[in-house]
Amino acid sequence: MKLSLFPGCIAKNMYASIEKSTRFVFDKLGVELVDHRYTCCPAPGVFRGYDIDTWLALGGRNLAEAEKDGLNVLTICNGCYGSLHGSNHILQENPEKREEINEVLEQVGKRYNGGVEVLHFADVLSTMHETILEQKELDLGLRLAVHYGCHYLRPSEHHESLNVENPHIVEDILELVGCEPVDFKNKLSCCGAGGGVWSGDEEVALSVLEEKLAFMSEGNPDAILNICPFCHLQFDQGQKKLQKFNIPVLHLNQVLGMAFGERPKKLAIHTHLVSTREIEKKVKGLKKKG
Ligand code: 9S8
Ligand code: 9S8
Ligand code: COM
Repeated sequence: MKLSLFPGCIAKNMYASIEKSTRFVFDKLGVELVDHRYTCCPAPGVFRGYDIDTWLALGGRNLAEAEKDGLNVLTICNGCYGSLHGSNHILQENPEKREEINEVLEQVGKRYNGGVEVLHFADVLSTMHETILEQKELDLGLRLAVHYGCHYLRPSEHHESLNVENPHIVEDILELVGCEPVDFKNKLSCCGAGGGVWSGDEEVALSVLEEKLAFMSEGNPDAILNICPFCHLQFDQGQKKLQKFNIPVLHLNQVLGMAFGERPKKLAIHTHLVSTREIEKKVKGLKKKG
């Protein structure tokens, strides 16, 4: 399988550890990731909220990049998935709108014909259980508080096969590598960052986060597990801003990277703000298979 990697702004500019682990994991799984000259997706909670046509033009611009090479797009962020999957849906279903947007794209020498599919990496991983088991070198034994995030779960028609009221696709993947999901109250609520709140009203963003962290910490998890770099940023930076809690934060690809035998330092998880030292120690003490 060959896919175009859409890294998104946050993994690219702030959490290189997420991009690094993504490349490592997908290489192990036999998926070739191709790079394109992408811009911001653009962030759904910001651009779509202000002007749909601008949002569509920027999304279409990115989709055109992958379409040139006949590749589908792999997103590693809920926001990027929500934005590109959503704009793709409109551009594919509505040829008139597509032509209107293509008139704008023409000015930068681009055109989108509606030929690309946008995938969320968790959905791709969920079709690869066997390969994940084959590549697993370690049962990590970590207790993880799973945060799904809004743009993965909503709108629900984005995933026909997903039970959005009670999803377990991420938990199923974690169990393959010996991790235990920790349950907590209001599990499917927002992390507090999305929809422009993180940059628009920090006080609100942090109070939503604080409640979420309080529920999570009741189960005493080893780490918070996310599938979205923006949620990741909120949990990691937010704990420092709140000067409260101290729960390491991991993206799903980082957990898989460690389970596939890569050293945590190589995946650069130590560059997170909340110390991952306890995780690194735990993983170091585990025995590889074979
Ligand atoms: S790109 Fe620009 S800001 Fe971000 S990381 Fe995910 S959402 Fe798409
Ligand atoms: S939750 Fe609500 S809007 Fe979102 S997906 Fe990522 S950031 Fe956190
Ligand atoms: C959240 C992205 S992942 S946005 O802030 O809602 O655009």
